Amino acid sequence: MSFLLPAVLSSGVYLKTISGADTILYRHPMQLDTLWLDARLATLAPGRPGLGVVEKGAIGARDGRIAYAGPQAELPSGIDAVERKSLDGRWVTPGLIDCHTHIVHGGDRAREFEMRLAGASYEDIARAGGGILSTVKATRAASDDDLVRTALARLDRLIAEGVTTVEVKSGYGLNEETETRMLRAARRLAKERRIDVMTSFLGAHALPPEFSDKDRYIDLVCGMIPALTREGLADAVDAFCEGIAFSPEQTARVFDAAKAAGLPVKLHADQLSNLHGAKLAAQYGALSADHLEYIDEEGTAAMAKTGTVAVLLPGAAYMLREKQFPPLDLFRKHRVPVAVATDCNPGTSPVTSLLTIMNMAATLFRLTVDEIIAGVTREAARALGRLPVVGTLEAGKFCDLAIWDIERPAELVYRVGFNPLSQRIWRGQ
Ligand code: DI6
Ligand code: FE
Repeated sequence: MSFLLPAVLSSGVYLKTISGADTILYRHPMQLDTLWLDARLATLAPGRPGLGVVEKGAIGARDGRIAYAGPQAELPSGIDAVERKSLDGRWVTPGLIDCHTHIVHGGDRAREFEMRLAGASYEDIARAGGGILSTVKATRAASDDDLVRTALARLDRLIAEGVTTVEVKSGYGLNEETETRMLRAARRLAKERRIDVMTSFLGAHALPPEFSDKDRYIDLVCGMIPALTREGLADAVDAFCEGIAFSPEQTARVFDAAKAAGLPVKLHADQLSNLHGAKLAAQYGALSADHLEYIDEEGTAAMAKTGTVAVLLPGAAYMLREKQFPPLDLFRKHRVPVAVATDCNPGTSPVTSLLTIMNMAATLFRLTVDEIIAGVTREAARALGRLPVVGTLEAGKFCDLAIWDIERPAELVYRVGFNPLSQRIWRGQ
């Protein structure tokens, strides 16, 4: 099967051809910008088994989009390209997608890491005013430029591994001014680098020090959503539903406000205990529920029903030495889509390598290689509501690619601390 994109072949001299029942207009000759040949494609295209592999593949880009992805032998005759490049059998995957990060933040938490090494728990430190709140202090004190500069240093590590879409959350400002500054900083990242940035407003991350009543703070969070939406700063709304954070009722109020603003929701759910956050997220048709170490079968079934993606974050489980892992058998049984992300944050997952996280997803959580590669491409796109435009190698989608110097896909998961990226393509270049 091959994929040819009629929509992009839409200017110049037209030649009318018949394809099945459809009449398609092709430009003649079919001039692409770039045609990569002699590639092994992991298309991740739906309806194909596993990774959707095409062994002797070709992929063509035009105007930043994929014009063709499929067997080289089935390239339409007459197709031409400004540039033709042989990939000598290298593997091509969709550009990687890190669908859960907190890369915009001030400061670090190395000192707390030492305290945890000496025996303090994450929750102990949070209750003593450290944890998220120490990052809130540092983030409020950071200038806009500092926020962008330090985030870029982290983003560049991800980009170096072939990441072409990244999600970035707020949640370390916890007041209108700094939450807004964080989201603006996230938007600036997309101007500074060739990457898509999807933002999530995470006002309901922790109770800020100047509040003693969580419900009063949730009033403020809900009140921030309309202005952030008007300014186009939030692509989604997230919350932290947990004993040390917000209750399901408080989370539901945030979700109601998101819904009223027309924004999709996602949730940090069932990470440290089971408050039935995943079920709540599913009730709101959430794009994703993330963490899920303590989810039960009822929550799993609810997610399956709404197609809510389970975003697994093994970096946090590793750093917290969590003993309970997300119930993969339940996700498989109920066919819940599974994504994998870094959760890059200064407290529980100070990890700027999606490849390392992919290894942890296998070694700690026991996902298969195919599940993991799908989890950082197609399923991560789904978790961001971006599957129509990225996440698979299919004609019509943005031409975001990662080209790898590997012999088999398992190498992306198996090595630790080794980056086999040969080339990263964003929007066809
Ligand atoms: N869950 C997490 O893993 C991060 N936030 C959250 O709600 C941790 C954030 C931090 O510790 O700074
Ligand atoms: Fe997180």
